[in-house]
Amino acid sequence: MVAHIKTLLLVLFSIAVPVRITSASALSTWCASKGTQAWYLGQSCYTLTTTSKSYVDNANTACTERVNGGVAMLTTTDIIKSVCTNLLSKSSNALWFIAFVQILQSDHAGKNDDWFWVDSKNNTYGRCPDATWASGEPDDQPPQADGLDHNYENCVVIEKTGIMRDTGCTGSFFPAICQY
Ligand SMILES: [Ca+2]
Ligand SMILES: [Ca+2]
Repeated sequence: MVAHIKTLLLVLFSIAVPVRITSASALSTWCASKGTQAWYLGQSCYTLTTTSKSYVDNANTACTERVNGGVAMLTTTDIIKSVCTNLLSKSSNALWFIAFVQILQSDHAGKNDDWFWVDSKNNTYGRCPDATWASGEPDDQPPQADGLDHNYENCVVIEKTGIMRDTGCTGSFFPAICQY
């Protein structure tokens, strides 16, 4: 009987248990391999590009190191704070595009209205009530006398403090935060 049990235990221990590599763990491993150039949070890996481009060019041509990459959506204050502390603060750059865009729902919306997070497939998500704008922003330069938004500055750059500024989507050039 004891011999049977020993045999059974041997058989059980000799069966190799396959290690299931999930895409999430592959992503976290890749993210960790980039050291201070990346930050893994909430099953996403955030990285920084180094080339200044328009938002549109960033959205179309940056963030291609892995599939399903896109300019980052920083959808909560906790995510913003973590990415600022653990990624942005380690860079010598000052401003980065994020995937926070203004899609005016009427001809004369207010400057604070109609801001959406947009993913790499152009799906829009809720507005960001937690957005912390720099003093006087969003200002939709050049300002118009009626004080309304005239569809000029519809993209956003973020500073390492988490403060945001609206800026042009095609006429201003900055690196971007990517999200994979
Ligand atoms: Ca605008
Ligand atoms: Ca502005």
